[in-house]
Amino acid sequence: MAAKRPAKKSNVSGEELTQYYRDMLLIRRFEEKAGQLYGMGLIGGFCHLYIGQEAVVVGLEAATKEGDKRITSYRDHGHMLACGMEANGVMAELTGRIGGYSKGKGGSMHMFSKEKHFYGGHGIVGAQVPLGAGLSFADKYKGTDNVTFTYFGDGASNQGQVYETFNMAALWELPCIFVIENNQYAMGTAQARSTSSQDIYKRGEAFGIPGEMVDGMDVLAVKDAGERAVKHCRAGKGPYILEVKTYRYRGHSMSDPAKYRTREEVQKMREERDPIEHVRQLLLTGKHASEDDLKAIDKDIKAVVNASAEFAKESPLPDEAELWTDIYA
Ligand SMILES: Cc1ncc(C[n+]2csc(CCOP(=O)(O)OP(=O)(O)O)c2C)c(N)n1
Ligand SMILES: [Mg+2]
Repeated sequence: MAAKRPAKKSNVSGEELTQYYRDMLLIRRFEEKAGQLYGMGLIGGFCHLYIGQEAVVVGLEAATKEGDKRITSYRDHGHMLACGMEANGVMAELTGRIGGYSKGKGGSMHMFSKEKHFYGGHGIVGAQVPLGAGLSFADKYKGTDNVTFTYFGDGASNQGQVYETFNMAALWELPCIFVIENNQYAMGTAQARSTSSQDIYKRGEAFGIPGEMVDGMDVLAVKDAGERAVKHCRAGKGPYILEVKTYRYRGHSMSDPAKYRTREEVQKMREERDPIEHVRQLLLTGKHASEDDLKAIDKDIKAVVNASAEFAKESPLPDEAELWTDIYA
C-alpha cells in the first residue's frame, strides 16, 4: 500500500525515524493482538483500541524528558507502550492476570506506572483532565521543570470540568499540555454533530491559553508541536493546548455497530493517511532502511507481541484474597 502523500524532507536522523517506526508498529501489532484475544474471549469488559492514532503518542513522547508525566482516558494501551511500559504487563492486565500492571484487577482502562510516570487509564470521560492539572501543580509546587501531558478526546472537550481546569491551569500558570486527540468521533457521534466550533484548539483563548492544530497522522509534525508546547511549559509560561487531528480505524470499543460512518471513509484514511506507512516511505526514500530492514523490524515486533500474549495466557488469575487488597475501605 503506497502512501499518496508525498514524503516531506525532514531534519531527523534515520535512527530517530527508525525508532518512531518501531514504536508505532509495536502499538499497532499489540492492538491487533489484543483484538484477537478479545475475540477469543480472553479479554473481558470494554477494550478500546488505538489503531490509527499511533503517531500522536509516539510524536509527543519524543518531546519528553525523564520526570514528565502523562495521563489519559480509557483508550490507553498506546500511551503505556509509548512511555516504555512493558508489553507483557499491559497484555496480562488486559486478560485480568496477576502479572498485569494492576495485578489483574484494573483491566484495559485502569493501569498505572509510577516508574514511568503514567497516571492512568480513566474510564470516566474527561475525569483525567483536572487530575492532569493536579499533577502539573505538584511539579510547579516542587519547583521542577517537568510537564504533564493530559490527553483527552474531542468528545471529552465538551465537558464542563475541562473549562474549570483551563481556568485554574491558566490562573496558576501550570506546566500542563492539554492534548486533544481529535479522532473525529465521540463513540458514534461525529464531531460536527456534537461540537459547536470545529476548532477545539481555540477554546483556550478565553483563558489566555495558546493552542495549535496539529496533523496527528504525521509523527514529525506532532513531535515539532510537542517541542513547542514543552518549551512554553518548561519556561514557566503556563499551559498549552494541542489539538491533534487523528483517526481511529477500529470501532469505538470492541462492541461497536459502526453505523455512523462508511467503510469507504475508513478505507480512504488507511490508504491515504496512514501514519506508519508515512514513516515507512520516509525511511525508504531517504535510504535509511531497505525493505528487508523493515521486514526484520516487523518480525522483532511480532515476537515481542506474541511473547506478551503467551505471558498473559500463562500468568495466573489473581487469588480471591486480592479482593481485599489495594482498596481504601
Ligand atoms: C462521564 C461519562 N459519560 C459518558 C461515558 C460513555 N462514553 C465512553 S467514551 C465516550 C465518548 C468519548 O469520546 P472522545 O472524548 O472523543 O474519546 P474517544 O473515545 O474518541 O477516544 C462516551 C460518551 C463515560 N464513560 N463517562
Ligand atoms: Mg473522539
